[in-house]
Parts: sequence; structure tokens; C-alpha cells
Amino acid sequence: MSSSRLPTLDICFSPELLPVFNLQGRVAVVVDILRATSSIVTALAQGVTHLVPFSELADCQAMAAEGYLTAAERDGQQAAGVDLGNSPFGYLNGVVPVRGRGVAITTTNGTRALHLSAAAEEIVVGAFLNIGAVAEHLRQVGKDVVIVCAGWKGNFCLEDTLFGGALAARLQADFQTTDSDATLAALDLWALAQPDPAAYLLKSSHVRRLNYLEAHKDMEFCMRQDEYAVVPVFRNGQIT
Ligand code: 3SL
Repeated sequence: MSSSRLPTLDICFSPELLPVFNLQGRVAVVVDILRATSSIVTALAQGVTHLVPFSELADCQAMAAEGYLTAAERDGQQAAGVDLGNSPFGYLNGVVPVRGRGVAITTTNGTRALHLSAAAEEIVVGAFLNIGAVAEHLRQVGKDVVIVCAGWKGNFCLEDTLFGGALAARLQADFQTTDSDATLAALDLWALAQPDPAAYLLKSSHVRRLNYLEAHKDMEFCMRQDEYAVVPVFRNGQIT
């Protein structure tokens, strides 16, 4: 009798829960829909050569001396003394030419989640903008997957969980998605958010935070699916 089994797909709702996950031998899909991973995906799709994620603002700022563009967000706003904030439109509006440049980046939650996923066999950067490309990559790799939601300052958030549900829905035929209550809950949330997930997300705390910061158009952009085919991978300190 064959012992083949489908690879598993689990969801870690917050980086604070990572200690109860074993990432060894697994692919981590790190997601911060609003807005770090959406911006990273956009940056690479617009010709940025690579990004270097930092936890500390000062370390990110110091990379300007090495010829890097610097991108930094704290509490939703662009930090002082850097070239870019955390809006994907920073890579699209042409104000700062980005093609062919390396970017040093630090954000409140997204870059932290990337570093905390270091034990994984591979760390993939996921967003709605590249969800189809990420799904296809995971099918090809065929290993167990943990979706790591960046959340907000350690808390659960709706937008990253919605992404987890959307990715699980796309992979249901190829992955075991019914063993984990977290995955089941995310699938249910994704179903509940239909037919208009962006409209559903209007109730989330981070969208209210971004509305206050007049970044509503960022939210609408970050909820677009399959805009880009890039599959960014974080290895050896760089996202390429
Ligand atoms: O925390 C983060 O990593 C950011 O994505 C937050 S914000 O969307 O820029 O406010």
C-alpha cells in the first residue's frame, strides 16, 4: 500500500505563535497584506534588484551609505530620513526611481515576521498581488507549508488571515487543508468575505488605521489578486 500523503498547509495567526510551530523542513509563506509584503512584491515586480529587511530603523537608514534606497514605516507612517514609506505606490508613482536599485526596508510587523521565520527551509513572500504565482510555486515544491501572518504588534489580523484562507482555497486539491483548525477557520473566513473581500476588510482595525492615514487606496490595491507573477524568496539576508 502506498504511504504517500499530501503535504500539509497550516496557518500561524501571529508571529507570537511561531514557537509552537516547527518550521524545519517546511516552506514559510510570510504575509503582511497591509502593507509590507504587498510592497515587497510590488518593488520586485517594478525592477528593484533585491530588498534587505531590517528590524531596526537605524540599521536600515545606515544602508543609504552603501548605495541602497531606504524604506521605513513605523505606526503606519513613513519614518524620517528615508526615501520611501511602506506604500506599494512608492514603487509605482515614479517619484523615486526604483528600477535596478537595492532597497533596505524596515516595517513594524512584516520585516519582523520574515526574520522570525528563519528556521524554515524556504521563506516565500506572499501577497494577494502574487497569490497565484505563490500557489504554483508551493505546488511545485511539494513540501509542508506554514503561512506566517505578520499580524499587528503580535495580534491576530483579518487581512493576513483572509490571505491564508484564499491561498488554502487555491491549494485544497494538492495540500491537506482539513487537519488544522487554523486553516479551517481561515477557509471559513475567506468564504464569509465573498463576494467582495475588499469590502469585507473595511471593518478591520488596520483598514481603519490606514483610513486615518488616508491610505485607503493602498488597501484597495493590496487586495488585488494575481497582479504580479514574482515569487520573492528571503535567503542569506536578501529578498530576491
Ligand atoms: O507592520 C508592517 O509591517 C506594515 O505593513 C504596517 S503598515 O501597513 O505600513 O501600516
